[in-house]
Amino acid sequence: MKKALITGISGQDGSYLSEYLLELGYEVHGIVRRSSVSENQDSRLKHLSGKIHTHYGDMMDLPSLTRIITDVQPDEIYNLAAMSHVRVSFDVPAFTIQTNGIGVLNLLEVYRMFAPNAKFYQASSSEMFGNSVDSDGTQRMTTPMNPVSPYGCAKLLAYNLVRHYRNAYNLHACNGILFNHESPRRGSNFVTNKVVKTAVEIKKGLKNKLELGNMDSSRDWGHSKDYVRAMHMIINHDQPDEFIVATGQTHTVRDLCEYVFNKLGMDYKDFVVQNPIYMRPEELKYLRGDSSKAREVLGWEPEYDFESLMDDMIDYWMKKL
Ligand code: G4F
Repeated sequence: MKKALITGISGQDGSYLSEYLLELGYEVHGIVRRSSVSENQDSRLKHLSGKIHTHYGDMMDLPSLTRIITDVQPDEIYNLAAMSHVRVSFDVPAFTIQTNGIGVLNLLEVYRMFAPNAKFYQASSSEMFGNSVDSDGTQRMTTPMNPVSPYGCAKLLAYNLVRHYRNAYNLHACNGILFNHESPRRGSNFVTNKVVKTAVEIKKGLKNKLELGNMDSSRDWGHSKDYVRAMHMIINHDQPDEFIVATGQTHTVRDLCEYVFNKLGMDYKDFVVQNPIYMRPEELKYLRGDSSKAREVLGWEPEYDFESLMDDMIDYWMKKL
């Protein structure tokens, strides 16, 4: 039985990845941070209780990382732990660089010293590209990386550290450059789940407006379930490497509102107002990823497109609220 260790197991991707690896017969371990509201630690993992093993730890706490990696001796390490909200990274830039950058250095050092035969996956991000776009309106492996947020800067540091550790110490360490990926388990302060949840609340008479920031930015949105499958394919490819995971379709935040409100029989223009508190000091305006390498080399294909992703989220909130 293979053993996987997932940092950030309590997040959206951590919970889907756990389910996927359990189905494949893995023993699944995960690192969780202590939270003052204990429900926040495992709200996405309750249904997996008794099936996975969780350990208290923190990316900034070397003793905890050393203890867990030494005890578990994983075959595969998935580093999904991060301060994952781009706008919040402007408010807590040092914390973001510490956790998403130096934290990865900590984990790589412990990996190199205590489990060097394991395979390592780093959750890298399309936010690393910043506003670089090729002339055909796509980001690909050769597109320059010029991040425009503390989050993106930290992710780029971690991306380069993973490449460096692979080359310097001959480790099986790889990067998945994942474009935005969503699901009903997405935090409701990210734009997709915020729009869907609030639109359903408006439909049910629980709210009367939706406050948003920049509605002109474009994102390449896929489903988290498809993207955790890609993580497993990336880490298990013969050669440790870098892969972009994306749908290749892009939509603006306005398109998103239009689709979701229409689906619920409403016009978004009647309910959406802009509030400057949701604007960012510097905005990443446009993302559309070229994932042809992952499709050709790994055989990865997404099952969801933008519409079926949104429909899944709408169904969830219609039943839940
Ligand atoms: O949903 P978002 O907050 O996601 P963002 O910033 O693109 O980051 C996500 O994707 C990255 C991959 O590229 C990940 F690395 C990262 O961890 C995270 O998962 O915002 C999407 C867009 C932005 O342009 C934002 O300005 O939506 C715009 N937006 C407009 N109004 C809003 C809002 N975003 C949020 N969160 N809340 C709003 O009210």
